[in-house]
Amino acid sequence: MQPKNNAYGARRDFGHGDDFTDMEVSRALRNHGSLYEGLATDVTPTSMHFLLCHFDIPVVDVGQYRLSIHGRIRRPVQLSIDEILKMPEQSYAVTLECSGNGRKNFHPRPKSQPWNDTAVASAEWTGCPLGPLLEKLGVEIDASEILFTGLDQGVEVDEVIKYERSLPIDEALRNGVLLAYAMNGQPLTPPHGYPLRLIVPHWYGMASVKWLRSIEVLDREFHGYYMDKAYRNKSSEDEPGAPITLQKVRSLIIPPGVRYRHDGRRLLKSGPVTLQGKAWAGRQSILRVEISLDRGRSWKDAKLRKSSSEFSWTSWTFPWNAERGRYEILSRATAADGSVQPTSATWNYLGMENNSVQSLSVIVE
Ligand SMILES: Nc1nc2c(c(=O)[nH]1)N[C@H]1C(S)=C(S)[C@@H](COP(=O)(O)O)O[C@H]1N2
Ligand SMILES: [Mo]
Repeated sequence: MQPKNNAYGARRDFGHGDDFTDMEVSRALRNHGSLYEGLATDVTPTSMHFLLCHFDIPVVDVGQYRLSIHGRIRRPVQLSIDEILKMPEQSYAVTLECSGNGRKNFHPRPKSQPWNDTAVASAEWTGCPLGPLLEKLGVEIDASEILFTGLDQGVEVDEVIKYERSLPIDEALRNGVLLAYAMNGQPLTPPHGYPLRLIVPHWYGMASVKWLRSIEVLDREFHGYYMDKAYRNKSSEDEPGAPITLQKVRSLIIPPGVRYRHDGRRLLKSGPVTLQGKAWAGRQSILRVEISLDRGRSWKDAKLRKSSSEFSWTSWTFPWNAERGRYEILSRATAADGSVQPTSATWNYLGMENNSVQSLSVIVE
């Protein structure tokens, strides 16, 4: 049944058919997106930063807490938070994006955390740079990967597992990788990884392990559920697929005007307006952002303003003299390596890496 239009043409569809599964609803209640309006500031307030937790949030007694660093390292240590706080400190904004961001734009919908496009944010993180600390402790010559393990655990398929992921040694030692104990100038909140988490700039969010319990230097490849089964771009359940690594080129529009509560379309007064948004591309810088006001028939360049942090998104602006009418507004970013956001991304079984252009319906009165 087609929903009826009201005076402004807003559909009032109270949702029949294509119901969300219990699993999707419970994940959506545990985790939330950053909201489109949350993109308005360069640094995302903590309460508007998206959240993704697989299991129960660990309750940590910070007096008892120790970070274990061991494996192929000359001086293994058990560090308290006080000891980590005394180490050299750095702060910068980092754009984190969940690899499932944009999942709702895939059809059929892969059943998982039901993200729209807002599983992305840029908080300012403070912590101890990982590379110099590990070098000081003496990484052995045969080290090839570093394994990061969280305190959280739960049942995946039919086995109790911990959240843990490895990084190739070169990636883990790279400038920017942080053992973070503060977010926007405050101690981490429990959902964001209190008391200590990893921050890996430019990678999709799954690499930034929260509630860090241990760091193990390995001389072999690590295999685990979150390396081999989850976080893969695969066409079917059985296909191994490609591992998810660096963020792809993407942009979003901060919605102008006011919102139709029922379907998220925007209502705008006619006259001059500055469209604004963000763009990012992992390790690549943003070369250009183009805006289309006519559903992709024609494009014009937006103006870019580079972020103060090399690890954070680029802001863009686009002046528009909005005349009465209906518009489908799109933004499309191009990265320095020439990669461009696709009109639609290739469907994959887990709904990963959907960096297709966002489309925003705007009615100008
Ligand atoms: N220990 C642990 N670390 C984790 C996760 C988790 O469930 N457990 N989720 C990961 C995923 S998938 C993402 S996208 C980011 C989200 O970080 P945030 O919740 O602080 O936004 O944390 C990552 N780190
Ligand atoms: Mo994620």
